[in-house]
Amino acid sequence: MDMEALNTDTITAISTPPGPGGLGIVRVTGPDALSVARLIFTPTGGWHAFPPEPRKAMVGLVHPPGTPDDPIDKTVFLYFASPASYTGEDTVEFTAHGGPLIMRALLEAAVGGGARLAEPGEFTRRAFLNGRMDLSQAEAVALLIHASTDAARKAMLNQVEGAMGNAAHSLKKDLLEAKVILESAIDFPEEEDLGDLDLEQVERILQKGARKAGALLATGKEGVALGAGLSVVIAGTPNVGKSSLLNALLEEEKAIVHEMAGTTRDSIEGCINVQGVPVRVIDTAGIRQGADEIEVEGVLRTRKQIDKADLIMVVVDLSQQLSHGDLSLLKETEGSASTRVVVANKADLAPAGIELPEDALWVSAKTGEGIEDLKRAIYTSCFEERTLDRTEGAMVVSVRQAEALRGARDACLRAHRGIKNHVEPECLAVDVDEALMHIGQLTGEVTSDDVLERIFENFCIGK
Ligand SMILES: Nc1nc2c(ncn2[C@@H]2O[C@H](COP(=O)(O)OP(=O)(O)OP(=O)(O)O)[C@@H](O)[C@H]2O)c(=O)[nH]1
Ligand SMILES: [Mg+2]
Repeated sequence: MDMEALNTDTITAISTPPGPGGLGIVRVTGPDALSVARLIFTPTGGWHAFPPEPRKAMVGLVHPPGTPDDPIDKTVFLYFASPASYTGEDTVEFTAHGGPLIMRALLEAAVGGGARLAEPGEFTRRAFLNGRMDLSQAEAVALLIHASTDAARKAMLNQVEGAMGNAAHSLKKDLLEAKVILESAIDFPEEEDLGDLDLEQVERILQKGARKAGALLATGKEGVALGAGLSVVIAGTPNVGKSSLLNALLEEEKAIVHEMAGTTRDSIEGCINVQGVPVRVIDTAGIRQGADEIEVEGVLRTRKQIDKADLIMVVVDLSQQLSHGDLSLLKETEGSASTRVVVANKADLAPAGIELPEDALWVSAKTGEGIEDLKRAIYTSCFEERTLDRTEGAMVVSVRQAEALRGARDACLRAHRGIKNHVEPECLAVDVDEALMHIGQLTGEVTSDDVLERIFENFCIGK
């Protein structure tokens, strides 16, 4: 086990969000959790037994260490004995009234009792280091907490429950079998007949491994988007109806709409749910030359948004001839259907017969015609495959996981090619080892402090 896991101190944090609430929770975890509790908590009627019975709620008063007659609040106390706790260490939880001053005083009492303030994600980091969950589960915990659609919540819960860990485990098991066969071929090269036969088995395992890793990898684009969301920028020349389109997508009069060209200067955004994927839609200033100073700044911002976006919606007004600006924006963004959707707006008006790309979508921001199709197009532009079954099964939810799986798949493919080319078993074994190493990275069996740092810094304090 990792040394860090063996030498932990005792940490504490408020685990509920800031601000007043019905209840608030302060957690303490680590080897001294119980001794902290003993100093700052007095059960009604006193401690009947110490250590107390795990998982049995007790009511009492919390107070600064040594001052039971100056209580902070009445609380419910829970004790989880190591290793059967979230972190794997002794853990106590105080559930009090959720007032910010109560929470702060309770936290200070825990610190006074010998605990140190936890860093972001430190509870989950300990859970990982103590073997209570693998790294794919730990990553999914943060994404579950921040899930902004039901689909994201369900998918992340599956990963927290270990779907990716299970998939990784079965990949590892297969590859270890291949490794054993290769090693026996290395150790007993004279048994050629047997060696030949078993190489077929190795070949099958590698093929299956590459296929499995590839299939998992294919879930990544959508899985990462479920957590991080997509950003879609609405761009176009002035007055084509960009702000109207934003409002139609959001079903809310968020941006000012006006017949005057150059209405929007700042970027205005809102979030929509596109088949479960959270999508940030950003309305921008119309792109044109020769505008006033403020508008020029707006156009600069539009350019920046376009550079950062996952998808650009190029909006044109189909009731007007295309301007020079329309044409150059269409040209500039053409190329990949995965990064651009052309929207021909004002379909409720008489069309001017302009020439548009074949895949242009006709909509009317005014009547709502075509808006649902546009939402579908956002989805299909970003994800070529049909909707994944997100309710079960493993899903890649971070770029880190995708990289690990890509590494594992490529190593399997390399070894598989090696067999075809009669490469020595020693060299095949090197590739199989590499595939295993990447799977170890996926679950965190192989990891570095840097990687852990990056994962856990995105957590909230208290988780
Ligand atoms: N008939 C019709 N009018 C529309 C439609 N969409 C927008 N308009 C009108 O077009 C004008 C400009 O709309 P906006 O949404 O402000 O256009 P914009 O592209 O945001 O304009 P800027 O912010 O100035 O770049 C307004 O008078 C809208 O009412 C539509 O689908 N049909
Ligand atoms: Mg506008």
